Amino acid sequence: MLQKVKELDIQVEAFVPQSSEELEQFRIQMLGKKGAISQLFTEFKNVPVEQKREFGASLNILKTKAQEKIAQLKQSLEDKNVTSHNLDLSLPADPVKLGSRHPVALVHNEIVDIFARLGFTVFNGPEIEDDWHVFSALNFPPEHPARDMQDTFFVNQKDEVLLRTHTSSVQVRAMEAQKPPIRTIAPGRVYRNEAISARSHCMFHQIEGLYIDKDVSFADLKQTLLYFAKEFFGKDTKIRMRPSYFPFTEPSAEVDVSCSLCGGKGCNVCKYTGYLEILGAGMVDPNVLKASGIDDKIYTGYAFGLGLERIAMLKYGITDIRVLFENDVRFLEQFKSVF
Ligand code: 2NL
Repeated sequence: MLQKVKELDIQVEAFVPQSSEELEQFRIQMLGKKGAISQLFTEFKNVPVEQKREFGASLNILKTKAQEKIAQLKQSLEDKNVTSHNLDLSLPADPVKLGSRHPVALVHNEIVDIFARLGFTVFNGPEIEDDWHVFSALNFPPEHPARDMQDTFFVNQKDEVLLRTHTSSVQVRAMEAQKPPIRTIAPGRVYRNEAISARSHCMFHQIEGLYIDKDVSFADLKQTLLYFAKEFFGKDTKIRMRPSYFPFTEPSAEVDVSCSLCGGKGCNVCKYTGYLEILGAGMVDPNVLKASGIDDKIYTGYAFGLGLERIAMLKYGITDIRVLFENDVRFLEQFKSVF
């Protein structure tokens, strides 16, 4: 009899069901009314008195073991068989932990979106550039200070390989690659050999716009920038232009927008002037058109450029540019947006 208990114990131990039907059969075979284990309980009365103790104990252990094993197998088969009867499709999904976009990416996307509505398409170019695309084609004279080591990072000075200092180089490539009408925006990272402080960094982002066609005028530039300012800063925004100088535009202007914080009344953000300087712009210098193979007798164009970090800092009230490059998640996770 004890031998029989041992045999059944081995069977229980070794049993691996392929399906829940097979498991149920096994349960009936072992623990059913006429099952092998139950049978041994009926035979208990025939066991000699002196063996009753040992036999009873081992039989009870076998029964518990079989019950536990069967329950456990049943559970694991159910876990594997997630079917329509135990799956509630109306339950909300597990929450997905969303990331957030970088504030510079947010303003980048918003600005690209606004100019896309005016027919501008994004044009990309390399960050490692040559002298031609960064300086010469843009009407920088040979001795211009921007060409100096102190202002520009050179990868290889002998061969004039350098990191672009503005995305105008991309616009030069756009003009070389296309015939007018050309209407592109060039967003991207630029590099300047400057000391890092709360206000400036040696790496930052710009977006430039360029429109070249017959009869493009300064009035077109003004209206385009006014539309942009209203879309980005709000419909009551005003702009003003002040004369300025860039080697690649003539005439050139600095463009201010009325302060979005105080609405032009004066506050500490606009330093009580009512205006914020956000853009540089002008009519493309004929020398620049010629350098890129565009006939300056037929075509005119306007161009403008803005710094994304400055716009992001104004928009989000950031007072130190360096936090934009530290990638501290406690800072970054504050920016949730649809863009
Ligand atoms: C600024 C000023 C500016 C341009 C960029 C440009 C490009 C070509 C020809 C002429 Cl290919 N001009 N770009 C023009 C005026 C200003 O940027 O303050 N940027 C942050």
